[in-house]
Amino acid sequence: MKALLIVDVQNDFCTGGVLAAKGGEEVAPVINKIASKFNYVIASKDWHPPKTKHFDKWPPHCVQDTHGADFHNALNAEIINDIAYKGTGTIDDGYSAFEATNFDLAEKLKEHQISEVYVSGIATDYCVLSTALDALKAGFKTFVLTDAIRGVNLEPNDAEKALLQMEKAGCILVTSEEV
Ligand code: VGL
Repeated sequence: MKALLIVDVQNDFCTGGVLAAKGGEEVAPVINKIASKFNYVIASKDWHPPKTKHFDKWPPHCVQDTHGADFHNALNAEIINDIAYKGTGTIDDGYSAFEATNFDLAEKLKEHQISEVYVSGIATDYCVLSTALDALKAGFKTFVLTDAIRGVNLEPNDAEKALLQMEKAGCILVTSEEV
């Protein structure tokens, strides 16, 4: 069984957001189009309290119950079976969807007999990277949807480097057409 993980397609990571990945919202139509090919779809939300150590490293973003933390409206909410909330404490970064605090994501995927995980969303160089590496560690065959991710690129090649890192670790890079 196959699961689609949609990482952090939230306003603050899209055009106009405080931590925007260039063209972040462009992942949404790609994700909407392929969602029906999966047995189970989980979307993660970065969901920070107003004060957290995480904001020593980053400008405040995705604060709980704010517009910035809402899913971008280009993402079809009806495709989502479950939402994984992460970074909800005052010390955790919560980069990986496997650090969700409302349930154990690896357990949930196993309950749904998932063996293959496809990772999409934002940002390639942070939360997508951490989520894909954790999916491998948890024993899932892990695919990264290269046309359904966008990077923050604080340094110009960060997203490209992250892709190489994921591939080296054992992730399989595919496009949405190949699903
Ligand atoms: C993210 C930077 C800081 C992400 C979250 O969603 O990739 N990036 N917090």
